[in-house]
Amino acid sequence: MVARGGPPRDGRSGVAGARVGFGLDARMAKPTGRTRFLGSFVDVLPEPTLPEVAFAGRSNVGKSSAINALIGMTVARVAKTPGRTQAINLFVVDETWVAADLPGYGYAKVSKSMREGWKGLIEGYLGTRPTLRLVVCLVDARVPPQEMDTGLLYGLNDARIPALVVATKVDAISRTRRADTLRALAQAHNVHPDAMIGFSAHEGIGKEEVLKAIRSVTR
Ligand SMILES: Nc1nc2c(ncn2[C@@H]2O[C@H](COP(=O)(O)OP(=O)(O)O)[C@@H](O)[C@H]2O)c(=O)[nH]1
Ligand SMILES: [Mg+2]
Repeated sequence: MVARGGPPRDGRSGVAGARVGFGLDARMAKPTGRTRFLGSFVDVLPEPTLPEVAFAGRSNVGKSSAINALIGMTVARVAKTPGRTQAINLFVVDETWVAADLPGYGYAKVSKSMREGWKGLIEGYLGTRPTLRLVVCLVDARVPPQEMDTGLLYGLNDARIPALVVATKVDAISRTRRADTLRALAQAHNVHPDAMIGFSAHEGIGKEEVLKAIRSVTR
């Protein structure tokens, strides 16, 4: 359960661990145009300045792909192996807002201590980032409702952090089943059916709706 019990509220601006790299990660796509990679952080985050939107969800749900699709360029690394993003990657978009690619949770094939580390990192970030405006919670439309996703949504609700629920990879679901699938997910996660956005990074579905929500909190 990612955010159960509420994130720490001790006023720290950093999160546990040690920072890795600072825009020098060769595996990371080079920032171009209007979005720049701010860095990959597992410890102290850069000073909060611009409004921030975080992308959270289980490992492999399509967070990085969603960020790339929304930004319109490849900035976030799309993982071939799930469970690899163990840091918070920050991107400055149009010098207007910051996109935070949070580490994916729930990847089964890692040690308990690694899972605990990720939990601390995510909760530390969510609980202490003053510029955080919205958490885009991605859930996989192809799989049944996941308890960890419900847990995150409840935790965000408790902490009064606005959340937007986005169901990813809807292109992999037949058109006839999409509406029912989204409705079932909304019900399971206790969100209003109209608030559940169907999304596909591959086909650009739902992009405008998500961007509209982001714009409304970052301008
Ligand atoms: N069918 C489909 N697959 C997707 C979509 N978005 C991402 N994926 C795939 O899901 C896997 C994980 O994507 P990634 O963005 O790295 O997920 P992350 O771990 O949450 O950042 C990759 O193999 C992607 O190609 C989508 O819109 N449709
Ligand atoms: Mg990723």
